Amino acid sequence: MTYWNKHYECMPREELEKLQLDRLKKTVERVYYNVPFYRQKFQEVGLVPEDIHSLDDLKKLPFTTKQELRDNYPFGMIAAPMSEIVRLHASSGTTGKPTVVAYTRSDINIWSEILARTLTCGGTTKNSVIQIAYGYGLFTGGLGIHYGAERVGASVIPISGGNTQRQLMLMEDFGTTVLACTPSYAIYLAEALEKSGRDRSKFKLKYGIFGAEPWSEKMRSRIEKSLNISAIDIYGLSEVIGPGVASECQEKKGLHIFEDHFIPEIIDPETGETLPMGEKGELVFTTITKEGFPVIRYRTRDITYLTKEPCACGRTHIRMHRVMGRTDDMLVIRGVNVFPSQIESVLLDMGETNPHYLLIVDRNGSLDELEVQVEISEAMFNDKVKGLEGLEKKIQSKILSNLGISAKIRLVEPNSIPRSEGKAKRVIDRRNI
Ligand code: DLL
Repeated sequence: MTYWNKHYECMPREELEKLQLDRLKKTVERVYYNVPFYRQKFQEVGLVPEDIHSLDDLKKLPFTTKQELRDNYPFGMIAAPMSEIVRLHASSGTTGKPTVVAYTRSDINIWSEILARTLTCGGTTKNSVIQIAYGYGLFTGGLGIHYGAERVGASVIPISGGNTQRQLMLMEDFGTTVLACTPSYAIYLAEALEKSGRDRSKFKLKYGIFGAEPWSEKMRSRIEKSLNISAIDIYGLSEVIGPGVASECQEKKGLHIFEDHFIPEIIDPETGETLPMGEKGELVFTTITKEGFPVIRYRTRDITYLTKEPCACGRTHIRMHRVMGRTDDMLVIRGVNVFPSQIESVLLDMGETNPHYLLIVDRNGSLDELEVQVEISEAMFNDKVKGLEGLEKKIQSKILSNLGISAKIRLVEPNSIPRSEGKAKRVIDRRNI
């Protein structure tokens, strides 16, 4: 078993929890004295840093939301003097101003450390050649993983996203062994490789480090098969640090959260109540080592559950199940809760379509309508219309029986759904327009 930092990754839980409490106290103190927003919120509930005596006291602290980060745009949440800030990133909001996050030198150091752990989990070593096809820039994916890969000592190809033909050329010529990108871009690269007529045996690709968007087990099998690699799921968000918050190990049974830096909780998104271990709900994080942009009980809107069960890899850190959806991704269609990932699972389970789909929600009078556009394979496309009609009906009835919603299915030509070089867009909701 290979670890990057066995001392922390396999720390006995009792020792780990002592460390967490110590770090939590320091973080609460830091935000209380440096960020007026937090001080005011703590005062509203009559709380001072000295009130934190146990990890359970975390529950007394108020939540922080994305909206509050926006309200404090651009630098209102920064807990260090600007002279100490060495990097700024931002997540692009769908509307209006982005959310800004800031890092001190120590934060960059921690970030590199947890990404070194992540990459090691995924099979990267100093002998690897890693092609980083996550976007470089304000997005945390590219640069975050870059620093981790350099720390591991791998040879880094900082190619960023896009330019698919060039990606394939370098992958072959430079002997890339590890590919880091979004799962949807990995599928796109696999398709492009297939079409390019390049000799697959000349490629040295072995591992994939995929995340930044939801994907399913079925999608993993597709990618692993088509690229002939082992693919691991990595999770993170800019507000907490970026990639490197959690990573699967070779067991691929949930993502270890690097708990010596982040404390996870699961809450009921409606009531805010903390849920017991194993129950599904919204994931909340408190950072306990960050200086520039610490967050207290940040509501991620991601839905998952946690487990403390020991993992065969020997790491002691809590695991989260792969993200099952987002509270704000959940479509409520005629009263039925639908997550895009559930539809993806149905489609990929059947195995008769390409893994490219788009959900279009519209309102006809007062009635919500869901249309599922899904690409058929080249072979199917040349088939008789009758076969296609049968497939539409089959998908429709599978979605109805699995999700309880009747959807209109539209099979579309191969390559007609736009491919993404970063995060895929799976839903168009026309009801608000
Ligand atoms: O996506 C950071 C990242 C970069 C993670 C590269 C992994 C790899 P944001 O742009 O702030 O940061 O988006 C964060 O993306 O709240 C989840 O909803 C989603 N997300 C990230 N990783 C996964 C994953 C980066 N493995 C938001 N599975 C998060 C499902 C994920 N969703």
